Amino acid sequence: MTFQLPGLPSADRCLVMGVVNVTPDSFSDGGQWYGADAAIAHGLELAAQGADIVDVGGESTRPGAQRISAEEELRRIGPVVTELVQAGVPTSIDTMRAPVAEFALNAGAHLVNDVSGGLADPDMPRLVAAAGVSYVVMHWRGHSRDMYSRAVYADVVAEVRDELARRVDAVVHAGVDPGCIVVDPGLGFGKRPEHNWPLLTHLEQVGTLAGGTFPVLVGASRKRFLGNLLAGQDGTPRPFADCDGATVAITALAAAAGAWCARVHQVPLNADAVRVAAAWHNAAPAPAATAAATPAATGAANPPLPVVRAITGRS
Ligand code: PMM
Repeated sequence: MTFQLPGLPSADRCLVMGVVNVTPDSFSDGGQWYGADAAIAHGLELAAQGADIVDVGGESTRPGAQRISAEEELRRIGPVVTELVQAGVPTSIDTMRAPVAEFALNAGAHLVNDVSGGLADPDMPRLVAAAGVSYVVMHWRGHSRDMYSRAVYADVVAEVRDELARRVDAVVHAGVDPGCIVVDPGLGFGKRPEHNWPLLTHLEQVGTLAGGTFPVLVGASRKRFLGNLLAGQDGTPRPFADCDGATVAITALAAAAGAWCARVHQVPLNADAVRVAAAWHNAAPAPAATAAATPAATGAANPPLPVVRAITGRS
């Protein structure tokens, strides 16, 4: 299924969102693009490398991070969002604060990426509704300073789906058009490595909530669970910047499983991966027994490919 969200590119493949963290302390690339000029140049570079959307954030959400003021967040993202929009780059603002999102929307941003799903700032859903823009509603249980204390699940897929469904209901109640909503399982946010993997292997279920079928965004890039997976023999986690190969593998598998967009720090190889996944998908024969099970009939975003079923064990 191809989703057409307001103001955003549409393609018959998974989209690639390139990340510009204008922060001194982000999880994976903190400090690299902290100054406005470096951040603008990096955003333009990501777009030139094939990012369909560039996501600009001014506040780190790494585990344990303390909040910064709204003024500081605005100071960081303001010139970057303004310049990228003026350069014609589809731009997303990664913020939990309505005043920051409002600035970005006035500057012409196309998407609000709210990792709190509207929980951190109750004004956010109304703002997004009034602007009529696309809105990422991520699964979130609380701020980063103590997020692991909330990482307790009996059935992570069921609980994330239930909690996401409640957030989708709430933002729709506040006036957001369901056709503008993207959902995100929030990998690493209040989740330990053992929680992230089942969410990745059940993306189709994450996007299929009581209110309908929603595009799914996956943010696995350089996250700690990949460093843990690739730890050395002495158990030392692989450094973030050396996890890009694992990120590309997740992008390919998530795209093949029907993800709408992959949020990544390194664009070129992920842009290749989504194209490989699309070609693979398009060439795969429809299984005879399920030929009649179209996305509309099944409620699935994109039916998972045979290879994904083989890898994940899902049918
Ligand atoms: N992860 C981070 C920041 N923003 N937004 C969405 N929608 N999904 C995510 O998983 C997500 C996000 C943290 O990653 P970074 O600080 O390393 O970029």
